[in-house]
Formats: sequence, C-alpha cells, structure tokens
Amino acid sequence: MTRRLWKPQKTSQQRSKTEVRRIIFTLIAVVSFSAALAQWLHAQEGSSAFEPTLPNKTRAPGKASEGMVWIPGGEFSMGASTNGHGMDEMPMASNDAGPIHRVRVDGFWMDATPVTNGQFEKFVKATGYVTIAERTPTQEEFPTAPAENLVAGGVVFAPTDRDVPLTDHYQWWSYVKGANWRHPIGPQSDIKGKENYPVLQIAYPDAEAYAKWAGKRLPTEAEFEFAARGGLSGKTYVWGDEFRPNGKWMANTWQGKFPVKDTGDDGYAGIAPVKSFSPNGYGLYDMAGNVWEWCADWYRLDYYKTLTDKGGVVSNPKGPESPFDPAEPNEKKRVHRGGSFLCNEQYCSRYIVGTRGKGEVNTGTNHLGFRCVKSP
Ligand SMILES: [Ca+2]
Ligand SMILES: [Cu+2]
Repeated sequence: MTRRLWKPQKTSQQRSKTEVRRIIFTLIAVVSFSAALAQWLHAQEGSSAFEPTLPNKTRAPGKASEGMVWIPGGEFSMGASTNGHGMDEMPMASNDAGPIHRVRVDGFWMDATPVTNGQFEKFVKATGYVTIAERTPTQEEFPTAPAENLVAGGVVFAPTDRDVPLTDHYQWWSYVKGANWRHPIGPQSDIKGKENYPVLQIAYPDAEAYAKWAGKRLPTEAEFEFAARGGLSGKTYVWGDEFRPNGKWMANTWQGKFPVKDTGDDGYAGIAPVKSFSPNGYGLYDMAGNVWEWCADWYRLDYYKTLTDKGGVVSNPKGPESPFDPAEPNEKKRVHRGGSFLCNEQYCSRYIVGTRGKGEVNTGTNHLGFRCVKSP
C-alpha cells in the first residue's frame, strides 16, 4: 500500500543526503537497464515488423449489453515501434512497448466509452461504495508519512506559470486534499452537468469494484490494444497513420506549450464529454485520448521481451506475475492505456497506439479513468 501522498513543494536543496543518494542509485539502475534493453531492441529490429491483423470470424454470441460493442478478437501484432531508442520513462514513447510480438485474444464485449460520472454515480448509489481517494490514509499504511499528509485526496494536474524542465513532473502534479471523483480537481470543483464525462480520480480497486458490480471486468492490456487497433494492422494511431487526416482532430490531446498552456485547438482544453471525437473501426470512443484507462495487467518494463523470448503466438496474455518499474521499484503499478487530454508531442505522445502507461494502484488522478469488458 503505497498510495501517493507526495507533496510538490520540497526543493532539491531540502532533500536529505540519503534521499539524493537513493535517487542517484535509482537513476543509475534505470539508465543502465534501459540502455541494455534499447540495445537488445535494436538488435531485434529486423524481426519486429508488424504483420496483418487476423480477426476471428465468429459472430457475437448473443446480444450486447447496453453501451457495449463486440470485439471479435483474433491474432495481431502487439506493441509500438516509435523508434524504440528513447527512454522508457517520459518524455517520449517508449522502450517498454517493444518488441512487437504476435498475440491472440478471444472475442469479448467492451464498453464503447470510458465509464462516465453518471454511470459511476449509479454504482455508488446502489452500493454505498467509498472510493480510495475519499478514504483517509492511516499512519499504519504510511509509517513514514508526516501526520499532516494523512488526508484524503487525489493527484491533480495544474499548469505551470512558466516553462519548466520536463524532467520533473512534480512541477505540474500535486496531491490535492479533497480531490475525488465528485471533485476531480479539488473541493471547489464538481461534476454538475458532467454526467457524460469520464469519471476521474479512480484507483484500481475502485475500477475493479465497479466492474464487479456491473457484471464485467477490466480489460487485459492485450484486449485493450486489440480493440484500440480497430481491425487495422500496425498503424501509428487507432484511426490510421496521419495524426490529423484532412485536418480533422481525432482525439482529445494537448496543444500548445506543455505544461504551461493547453490552447485547446482540438475543441477541448482539458477533459471532454465521451463520444466527442470519432469512434475507431470497432465503434469504440476515446481509445487514444481524453483519459488514461486502467488495464488488469501488472506493469513490467520488460514484459514484452519475456514474451518474445518464449517465442510463438501468445494466447490471451494476462500480464506478468508481479509488477516492476525500474523508475520506481517500490511502487506496485498496473498498466494504463489510451492516453489523456494531457498527452502531447513534447512530452508523452501516448496517443500512439501500442504505447503503454502505468500507475500506482491506489493513486487516482484527474486524467485517469477506466472502461470495462465482458467475456461471452
Ligand atoms: Ca484537447
Ligand atoms: Cu500523456
């Protein structure tokens, strides 16, 4: 249980020597690990090309529940080749999305949109569920946290008032007391009139609880990517290879200088109602923007490498046995997919299909939601 309670105001001068040493060691570990992986990926390049998606021919076994669409499943090439030479960490995508490997998934139903505030409200009314962001963290869970940090809340993005180095995400992320799904960016905010916006400030166990109540489950990372590709093979985006075909905005992302000002050229500075942009080939909305979405898999930087080492087509992969992110080795992270309204080409172009996000399981943010799937 290591929900994020960090505070942004600590400057580097205030950091203790041990803390600095710990950071340096982590950096060394990350850099050497990434370098080795990059080298290995480079060697694989010849064999890592995308091959055609082969959707199953089986029809949907019965009628879809409301708001869900049938995803036929099939065999496809999974991962992203965005040169593969960058760091696994932000800014750019990403070593963790390679090598490209062959995967087979069974057919399933998927929510056409992320779960909305309106839908989540029904769940809370029916069950009395209290989300993690609404619960006060205890000293038992966080023995080293100062008492004043033990307050209920969530992680919130705030634009900076000037250019900042993109290597320090504490410049634009902070833990905000009272931020939760009803108040996504803090106590002064609310969701009135936003029933059809994606629900935010959702931790993994919250998403799981909702899914269980709805008789559904969270998608595996492979299911999410198969669905996102919408029947296409090896395209850069879920709609094709051009970011703006005929000048059309295809997903809710960030325009302008990050993280200073989102100019909202795509129609939305910040979050958008679901279905504000065109669906993909399977009729799914918001698969490459608006909000990140939880997947069921643990996050491991090298997971695709372990799969490729085994060889052959991987059938219905469910992620590694345990999580490991060398950038933050003590955090238990699961995969995020889809990209958010904050994604941009300067920092994290994760609207590129096949790229991967990740997050500590008990941490909700104001750019993270989820959707559910169901097997026949
Ligand atoms: Ca936007
Ligand atoms: Cu992003």
